Amino acid sequence: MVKLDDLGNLRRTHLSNRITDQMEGQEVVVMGRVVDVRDLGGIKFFVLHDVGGAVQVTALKTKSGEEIISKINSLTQETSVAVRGKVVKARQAPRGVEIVPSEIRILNLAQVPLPLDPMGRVKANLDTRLDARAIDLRSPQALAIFRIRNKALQASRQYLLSRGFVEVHTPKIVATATESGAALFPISYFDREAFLSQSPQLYKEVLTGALDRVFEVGPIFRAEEHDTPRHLNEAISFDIEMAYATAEDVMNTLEKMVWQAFSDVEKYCQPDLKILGHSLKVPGEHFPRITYTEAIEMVGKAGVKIPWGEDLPTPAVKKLGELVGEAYFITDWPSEIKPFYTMPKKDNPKITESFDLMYGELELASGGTRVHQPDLLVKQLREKGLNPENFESHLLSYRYGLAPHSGWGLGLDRFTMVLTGMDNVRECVLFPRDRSRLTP
Ligand code: AMO
Repeated sequence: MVKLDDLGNLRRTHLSNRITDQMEGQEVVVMGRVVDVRDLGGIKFFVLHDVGGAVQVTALKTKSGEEIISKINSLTQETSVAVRGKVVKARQAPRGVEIVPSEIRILNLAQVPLPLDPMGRVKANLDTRLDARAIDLRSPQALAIFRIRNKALQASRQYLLSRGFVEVHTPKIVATATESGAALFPISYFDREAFLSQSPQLYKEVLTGALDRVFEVGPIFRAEEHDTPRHLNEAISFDIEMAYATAEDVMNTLEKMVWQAFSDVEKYCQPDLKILGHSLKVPGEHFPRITYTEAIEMVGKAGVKIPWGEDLPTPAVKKLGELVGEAYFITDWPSEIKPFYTMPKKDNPKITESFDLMYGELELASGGTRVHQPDLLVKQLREKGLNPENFESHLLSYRYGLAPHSGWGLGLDRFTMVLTGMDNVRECVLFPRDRSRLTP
């Protein structure tokens, strides 16, 4: 049995991608996972992968001590190791440099066989990969996806913070539904029934009464029985809400924030985009806007007939994506298919001051002007078959002067799909929750 070593006082000095041939002769300490172990007669080498990339570690049987050779002999793929050694120029090695080890510590020896090959040389289907997700996430592709997601999140946060928004956290254990179309997950809350939150909707609205401009990045839970490449039962929603603003104002905020995220990913994530083989096209700064009625007419002319007032089914949004382009807004949705909190248009209450942000056929965000008048809100709750009594604690704020406000919710997982070119949202979530998946 291989004896495991301690980390002791050994610490990493460099990530693999920081080691260059200009460091020839320098002693470094690298730490990471073993990928390839090879024995070429007198030479033994392995490739060490860390979060920066990879570096080759090479030992000569004649020169390196016996302990080092026997340690390399025992390495399995994915074992984590610490290596102290000298940097040596090596034309045949990736990036023209390798490390000749003076010490190897085996920190955790990986069992064989692995449940899957995170390097993707042995192909596995998505389900197998998700079953062993912690190992799958070690792949260069997964690292690239989550670095891009992180960059988009950072750019979006910075954009809002620089415009006076305050980041908030609202409860995820709630008493009522807000998104009538989406089903609720009930949970037991001591001696009562409660639900997992579908959206921070009413909380973010009432918070505009205190903080003026708020945003939240948090989970939303939807008990929808969908089984599609774009639906999850737990998703991350990037929500904003803004006082003294209209749908038009927050559409501008959304468009600018999304554009900024695209631009930053394009500027800073080229190595990751290259790993994914995705050539990201940054949309123009102004996204086209079409009304729901125009959308129906456009797809109708192209042969997809939809009665006015119905939601746009997949064939319709597919067609629209082809006709209108990549990032675009569909505005002025029928009241019938928008939630109770959506403001009806003054001149035609059948239509709302609302919008969806689309990317091709994918809905990325939706939002609008909200109803801030308590009487109208109660009326709309009733019209949607909801009991205003259940919303009493929220209505309080509306009764005491809550100002006009607008906002939106952007699906971060779907946004990551677009930025990374993935065609399944599960690729963009660390541990996805869908109808059949509750672990890992
Ligand atoms: P909506 O229900 O449209 O609006 O959700 C907002 C955005 O969240 C993402 N999303 C999902 N992503 C993956 N799987 C799901 N099941 C899922 N459901 C939603 C989508 C969607 O566009 N309260 C409003 C927002 C607002 O008006 O501020 C709301 O929740 O990208």
